[in-house]
Amino acid sequence: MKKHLIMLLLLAALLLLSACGGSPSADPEYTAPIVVGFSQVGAESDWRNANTRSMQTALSAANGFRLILDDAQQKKERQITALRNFIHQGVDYIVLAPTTEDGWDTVLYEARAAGIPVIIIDRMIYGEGQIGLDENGEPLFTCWIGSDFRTQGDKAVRWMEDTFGDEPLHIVHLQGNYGSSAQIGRTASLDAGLAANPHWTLVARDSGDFTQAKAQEIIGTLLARGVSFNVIFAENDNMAYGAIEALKAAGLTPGVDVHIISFDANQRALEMVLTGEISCNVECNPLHGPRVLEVIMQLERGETPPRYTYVEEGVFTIDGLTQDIIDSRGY
Ligand code: GYE
Repeated sequence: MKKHLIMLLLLAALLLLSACGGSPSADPEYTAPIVVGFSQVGAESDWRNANTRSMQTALSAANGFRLILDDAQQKKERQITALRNFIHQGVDYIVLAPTTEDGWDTVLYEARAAGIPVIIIDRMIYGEGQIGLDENGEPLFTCWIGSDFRTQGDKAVRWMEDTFGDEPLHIVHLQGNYGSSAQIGRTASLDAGLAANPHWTLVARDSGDFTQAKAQEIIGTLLARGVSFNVIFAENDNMAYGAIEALKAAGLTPGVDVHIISFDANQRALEMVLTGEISCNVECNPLHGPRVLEVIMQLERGETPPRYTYVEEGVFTIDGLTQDIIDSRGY
């Protein structure tokens, strides 16, 4: 027994010595990587994949990072578990791309108690203009970087008003996953458009969860039931792709029989704007990696990054769009 204990102690001492000897910290050139835990919504769309790639490229080993990526498959519970794991591992920073706006307080308290800054990207938490504050009025997250989804939706509605004037519109609304800022903002805009334009009718509204497959199913089912409509307001490009497939399968021509309005402006969707299949595509920029990198660098220097950073975004229609413009975009 005693012999075993001595052996174990010797082994432990040896391991410790070799760990020290071989440790990178012995190398004066070496600085430990900054460890970032990134809880990503999922891989539901081209936007999301471009966003993940952007984060991986910016927070790369070459840039001095160790990025721990967790794909939550669009489940908030999985994100909360991921955040707890990051806290447990003692990461230096947490980046959260939240599925929905609500339900983050407890885990944010836990991150703060552990002294880990939390950077929120893409969708908001707490809703438009509301900051989650603790009982002392202190914010529960460090900063947020993303899009103004209500403004995006308003741009789409303005385009519809300008383009169709008094023409009666029969609209099918494909929504993103309920409770996400992208869904809430874009839906609020269409609701305002419906209220302001009595000649617009909402024919059907359903959530396609931002996915091509669900959207294709929704539009296919409506067409099979003989429902007629002339506009699809798709809250992202992938749902527009699904809608286009379903329209084509039913012998309809997107852009002629049915106009499609979409969000994100991925390269694949912009190609469809060029061919006339998508009529209006509102930009939603996913390239947050360099923005997060900048914020982390500011925090490392002891500076205070802005609480909210909104990304500038445009609108694409066939007017003025060229292949060169599409090719030069980063996603
Ligand atoms: O529009 C959609 C994605 O939150 C901005 O989520 C994001 C949205 C984006 O899946 O394609």
